Amino acid sequence: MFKKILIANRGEIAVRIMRACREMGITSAAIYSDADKKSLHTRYADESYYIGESTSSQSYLNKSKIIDLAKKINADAIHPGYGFFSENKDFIKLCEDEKINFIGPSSVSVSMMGSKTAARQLMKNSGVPIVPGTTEPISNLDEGISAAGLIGYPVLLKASAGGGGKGMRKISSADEFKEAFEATKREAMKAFGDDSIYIEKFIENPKHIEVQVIADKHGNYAHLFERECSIQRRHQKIIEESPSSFVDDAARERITSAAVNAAKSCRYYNAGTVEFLMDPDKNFYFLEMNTRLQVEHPVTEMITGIDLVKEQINIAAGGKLSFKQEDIKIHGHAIESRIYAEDPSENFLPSVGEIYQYIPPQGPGIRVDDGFGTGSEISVYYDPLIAKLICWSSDRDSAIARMKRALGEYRIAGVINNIEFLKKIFEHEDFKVGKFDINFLSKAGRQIADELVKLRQVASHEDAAAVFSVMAKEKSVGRKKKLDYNSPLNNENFWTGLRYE
Ligand code: MV4
Repeated sequence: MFKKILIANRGEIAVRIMRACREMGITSAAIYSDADKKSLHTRYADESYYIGESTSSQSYLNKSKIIDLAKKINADAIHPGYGFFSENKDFIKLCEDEKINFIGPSSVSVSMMGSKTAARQLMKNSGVPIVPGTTEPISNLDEGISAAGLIGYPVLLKASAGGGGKGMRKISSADEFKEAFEATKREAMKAFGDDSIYIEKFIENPKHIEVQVIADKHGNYAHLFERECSIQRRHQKIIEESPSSFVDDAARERITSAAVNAAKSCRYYNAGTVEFLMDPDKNFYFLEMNTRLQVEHPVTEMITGIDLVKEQINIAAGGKLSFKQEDIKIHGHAIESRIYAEDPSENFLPSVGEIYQYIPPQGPGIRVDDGFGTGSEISVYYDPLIAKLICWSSDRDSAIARMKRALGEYRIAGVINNIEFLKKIFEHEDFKVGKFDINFLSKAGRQIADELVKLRQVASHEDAAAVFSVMAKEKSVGRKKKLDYNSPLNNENFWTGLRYE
C-alpha cells in the first residue's frame, strides 16, 4: 500500500480524500495557493506545500510544479480529485512516465472516452444504446443536411471534443442548418481547438441518470446503481439523489449492465460514471463517460456503504475490489444539496469574502463534506462550492424531510449562499413527487428566485432587527415564540449580505 499521497486539488474534495488517507494510515500531502493559505484542506493535511499564486495555471494546474513536488517529498501516488487534472491525459501520461501512481484510470481509457464520436462508436460496438445520430464527424454541409434529414428534426449539433454542455446547438429544421453548422464549428474550434462536430437526435424532456461503475486492474467490474442528476442550472448540478424514483427494477437492470459494458469496452479501472439521458418512456441513451470521481459520489456511498475513495486508492495500488456485485444492495435513499456561495436573487452571482460564522447541521443521517470553516475565505479564483450536504434516510420522503431540517439548521454568515433557494426546491410539489426532468430549474428556478427577491423587497431594517432579537433570545433562554422555520425571513442566512437602500 502507498505510504504518502499527494492530493492535487483543493476545497471539500481534497479534505474528503485526506479523510480516507488518514483512516488507511497513509500520509496526506496538500498543495495550496495564496488564496488557500487558510483553507481547511491546507490545515487538515499531514503535510502542506505552497505551490504558487492563486491563479489555477500557477498552482493547481501547473503540471511540472506538482510532479516535481511529488518526487521531492517522496509521494507514491497523486490523487487528482475532480476537475483540474482528473481527466487530463497528458498529466496522467506524465505520471505514468515518471512512475508516480495516478489514482485514476489509464491515459488510454481517458483518451478513448475523450472523443465523443469515438466513444459513441465504441458503445455501439459494445451494445450500449446511443442517441440516434452519426458516429463520425460531419465533413461538410451537404453531408450534415442529409444526415439530419434521415435522423429527423429536431437535432443537436455537438462538438466531438466537447462535453458538459459546451459547443452544442439545437436545430429545428433544414433552413437553420447552414448557420448553426458554421457557428457550432467556430465555437468548437475556439473552446477545444478542434472543430469536428457530429449530429444527434434531440431527446425531448429527458432525465439525467448516471451509473456509478468501479473496476480493478484484475478485470473485476461492478456498478453501484444510478444517481438522478436532473436538478441542474446551466449544466451546474445542484441536487443529486440515489436511487432515482423514476428508475424501476427492470430499467435499473438494463441501465446498470449497459454501464458495466461501457466500462469494459475501454478496459477501465478506477471509479467512473456513465452518463445517460432517459426519456419519459424509460428508453435510455449513452451520453458520455466521466473518467473520474464525481462531486456527487457521496449519495452512492450512503446507499451502498462502499467508500469510493478507499476503493480507488486500493485499486491504484494493485488491489482487488473489496466486494462482489451480488453483495451490494440499495439501502435507503440519499440526497445531496450543493451549498454554493452564489446569490440566487442576483442571477447566481458568486459571492466572495470571509466566512465569519460557519455552523453545519448535525444529527441522524447527516453528512457534510466541506472545505471551509469559520475564518475561511471564498475567493474569485475557484468554484464557489462551499460544501455538500448529504442526507440519508430509509425512503425518499423522509430523506427530503431530513434535508429540509438540515438546511434550516445551517448557518453561514459572511457570504451570500443558496440555502433558501434549495429549501424552496425541496418544498416544490413537482419535486416531491419526482415529476421533473433536466428542464425543471429553467422554469421553477426563476419562480423561486423571484419569490426570494420579493421577500427581500418587503423586508426592512425593523424586520431584520425583530428576527435577530427573537433568535438571540432563543439562543439564550429557549424559544418564546413559535417561528416558521421554513420562512427565509426567520433565518439569518437570508439577511446575510443584504444590501439595504
Ligand atoms: C443532449 C440533450 C438532448 N438530446 N443530447 C448537455 C450536456 C452534455 N453532456 C449533453 N447534454 C445534453 N445532450 C441529446 N441528443 C440534452 C442535453 C442537456 C443536458 C443533459 C444532461 C444534464 C443536463 C442537461 C441540460 C441541458 C441539455
